[in-house]
Amino acid sequence: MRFDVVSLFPDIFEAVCKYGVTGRAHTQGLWQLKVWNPRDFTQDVHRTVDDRPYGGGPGMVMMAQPLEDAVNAARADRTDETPPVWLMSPTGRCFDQKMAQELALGPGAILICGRYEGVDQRFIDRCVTHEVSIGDFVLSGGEIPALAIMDSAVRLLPGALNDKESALQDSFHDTLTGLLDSPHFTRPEVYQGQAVPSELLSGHHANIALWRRRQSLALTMARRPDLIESARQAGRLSKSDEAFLASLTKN
Ligand code: 4HQ
Repeated sequence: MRFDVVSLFPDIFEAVCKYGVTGRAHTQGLWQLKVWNPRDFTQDVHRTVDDRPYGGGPGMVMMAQPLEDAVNAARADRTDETPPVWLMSPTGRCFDQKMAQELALGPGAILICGRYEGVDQRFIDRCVTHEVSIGDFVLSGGEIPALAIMDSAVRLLPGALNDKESALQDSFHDTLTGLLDSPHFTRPEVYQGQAVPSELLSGHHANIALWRRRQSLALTMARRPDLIESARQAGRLSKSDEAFLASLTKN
């Protein structure tokens, strides 16, 4: 898998190539990253990448030409003819785990990171295939969304996770997909007077699995009832799950 990122701040992307799961996967050659700085594609002596918005208003807008030339350089450098071009934008489709899974199955993408108030619409119309948001909040640039998207896809590549980390991906955990995870505990058994839940100390694996499932269901119902409804519609809740959820409301 290969990502090409278009950004005015290339150094930010050292993070995902050097550290943690994505850093190790990069060293293993499971994925590659190239960053293209639109400033390197400017045509004036001042290397201008932004200008004032037509119609007036605050802030600056990224010019179409340096962005388009950067995308074309990335395209020419890739072997695949038509990689998807994703613009990081709060007006885009909200990125989710399903999109991460689909991205991880494909050749990668060209990710466009805007700064300032945004990018010239004519660049979007000419070059961008998808607009993607990581949530309903305003960032100062698309770099953090691009890092989040690459992290979520790379960790799904075969071989990216070590044996311990892989436990989180196995079919056992597929029963959890779409629900919030249950709480985790490690040593000591008592911390600041707070004991680890006794169910987790029993060594009875079926009881532990049932306790965790119920914790997940209760937490998801309390914090994200929308995810309970999605799981129900997708047929991911058993009769036993439904009985437990029904018991929550009756107390
Ligand atoms: N941006 N998810 C980049 C975002 C954003 C988001 C605002 C995109 C600023 C320049 N991008 N512009 N949320 O807040 O993707």
